[in-house]
Amino acid sequence: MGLKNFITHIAAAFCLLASSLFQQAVAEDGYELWLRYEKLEQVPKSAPRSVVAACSDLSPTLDAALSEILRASASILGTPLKQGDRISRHALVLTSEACGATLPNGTLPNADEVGTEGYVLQSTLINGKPVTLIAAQSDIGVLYGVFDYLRRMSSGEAIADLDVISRPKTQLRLLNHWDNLDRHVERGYSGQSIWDWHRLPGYVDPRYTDYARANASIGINGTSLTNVNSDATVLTPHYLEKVAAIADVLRPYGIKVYLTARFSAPIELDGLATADPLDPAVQTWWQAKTDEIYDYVPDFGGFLVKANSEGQPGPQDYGRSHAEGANMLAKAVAPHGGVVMWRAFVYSAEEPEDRVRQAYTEFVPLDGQFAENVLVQVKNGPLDFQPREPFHPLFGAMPETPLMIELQITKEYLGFSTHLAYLGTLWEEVLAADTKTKGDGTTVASVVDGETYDYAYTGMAGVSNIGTDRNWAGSIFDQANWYAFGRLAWNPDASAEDIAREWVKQTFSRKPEVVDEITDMMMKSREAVVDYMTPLGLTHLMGTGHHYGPAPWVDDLGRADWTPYYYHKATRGGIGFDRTETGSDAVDQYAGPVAQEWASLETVPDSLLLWFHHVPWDYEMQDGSTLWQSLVAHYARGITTVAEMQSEWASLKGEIDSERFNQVTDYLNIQHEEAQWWRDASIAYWQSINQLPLPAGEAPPPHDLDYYKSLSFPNAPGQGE
Ligand code: GCW
Repeated sequence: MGLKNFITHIAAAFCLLASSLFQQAVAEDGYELWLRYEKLEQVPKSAPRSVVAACSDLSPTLDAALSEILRASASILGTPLKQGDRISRHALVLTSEACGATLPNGTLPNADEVGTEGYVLQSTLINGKPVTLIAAQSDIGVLYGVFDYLRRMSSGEAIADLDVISRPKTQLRLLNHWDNLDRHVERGYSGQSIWDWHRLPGYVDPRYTDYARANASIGINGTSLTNVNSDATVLTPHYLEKVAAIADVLRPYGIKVYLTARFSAPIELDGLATADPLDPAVQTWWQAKTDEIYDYVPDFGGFLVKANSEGQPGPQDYGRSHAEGANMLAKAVAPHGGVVMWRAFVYSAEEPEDRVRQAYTEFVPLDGQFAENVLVQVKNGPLDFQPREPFHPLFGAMPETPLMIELQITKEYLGFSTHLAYLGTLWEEVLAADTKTKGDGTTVASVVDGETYDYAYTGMAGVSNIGTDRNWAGSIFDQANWYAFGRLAWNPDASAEDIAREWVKQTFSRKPEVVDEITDMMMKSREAVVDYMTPLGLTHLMGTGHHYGPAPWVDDLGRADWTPYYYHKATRGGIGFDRTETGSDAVDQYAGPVAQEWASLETVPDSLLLWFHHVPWDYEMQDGSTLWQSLVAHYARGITTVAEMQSEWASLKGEIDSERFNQVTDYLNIQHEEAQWWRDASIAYWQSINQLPLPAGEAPPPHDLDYYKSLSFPNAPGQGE
């Protein structure tokens, strides 16, 4: 080899090395989410060769679909598909009714099959040529179909002989950002708000397009930009211009923008004397404000409202009901096709009754009184996004009022961003729960998707975990929760395990043994958190305000129902909240057979025992152990599961790029330490109350109770006001 050749070789090798190092450094920081489009080891024979839009008109949505295909194919197949203008053999053919399909009659799916957002994926012949058809009524249907197709391709699934029809089971599939205008995210553990209000609209962060792509890829079609603890300022022209700039980016991806409406806005922004919803001046103010919003954002989705809850203003300040408040706003958005999402997360400042009873007490009498375009948004459980709660008794109890379910993607109560807790299983448990309000099989999912009561509107909302962290969600595994939310909103009957598997294949690896291992970790992760934080139906034992770490001893806050003590009621004699007839009787808010099952000590599952019952420490559990033994064993089981997850993850070394591998390893270490902390602090406290020795073989907490009580975290992230 001559010197020149040698130098060229060295230079080429160096470039290769540099580029692979660069790729490692840049490509695997989690930014690409599940849209990594990892190259296939072998390009299948059935892989498409070209893509063509059989349309007379190309909308921005179809442009987005085409560019996603080009980007993905370049990555998955190694070369981008050719973009053709004629249908050739092995083409991917995109088309819709809306784009003026230029295909033979009868090729398009009809509206009965796919509705306004569904699609078909079909291996078929057009003009005698074998093609794959991605077709819908609407262009957004095509985009969803494209993402489905790409998901299959990048998961290494067969893409020959496709015959798929898919349509969403719920209409409104929204993220709810709890983002303040100063970019602080309430209960956010992944950096600041991605909404860069100060630099908008002059600077529109390209990240918003990736946000839109990610959301569209899982079927999310709406986003409420601002915190439900809301600031009226977002409704001023200065901010509406910024909102419009965001809406412009999201529109091609089928995502509508919603805002939170502060009920006292007429007073705060324009000095009205009142915000009474029955006052004509207030009604006129909201109508004008709404019209103004629609001038900026013609397809504005509507308002999300937290009223008369935790200090927020609302109609009850004027002696009016939630329905009267919601209906005033509903009337203002109705001419524009907007909706109002009115939250049922209310509990009184006077604590008149068991907090978990209050939403039901307040809302059930209002059934039938809400305007047609109001949905009442109900958290999955009656308390507050705890690691485990029974389903909310409102599901099934309001046949005349569309009820949306609100899930919390951000892990306020499940370990922030460092604990691995896959929430697919938590949500599946709730959605599959049988309310029995209209006979057996009236699942929460069937209420939410409108099947049971034929609701005019249906929807699911997820409190976002997105922030400015490069990996969006605070951790790689928290991306799975965003993903699972979207997939479940599309199909509330989907299996959490299937969703985990498809996420793993796109995010980490297609190798079956790797997929099995990671899926296994995910599937047991949430129960581990329940075990080491709040087993056996215990709840809300976390640190005051920031909700970080254990603090079951707190019993002296401004109001009783904010204290852990209120929820566990532990004394020398026993532990648990009696919600049967002899106590608050919250169990009675459930349909007969469910109430009976949970009210009886014979039939209540261990997992909800202390949610519904106060029992002595030596109460005999189903497995013959005492309650105290069982409680301590649950803590141990939670820690053991985390240790298992650690070794499963360690066994994947070499299968996962080092950047993501190391971060997950570190986070699992944190989780293990904190699981131990939860166990030790909880046991130290319970023992101070029950004076019982630890069951044989159980190690005593390494510190005394005072030590655990002394820990303080004034700067824990994500705090509220
Ligand atoms: O879970 C609680 C949170 C509050 C939140 C509230 C709500 C936005 O601790 O931070 O406020 O629920 O859902 O309104």
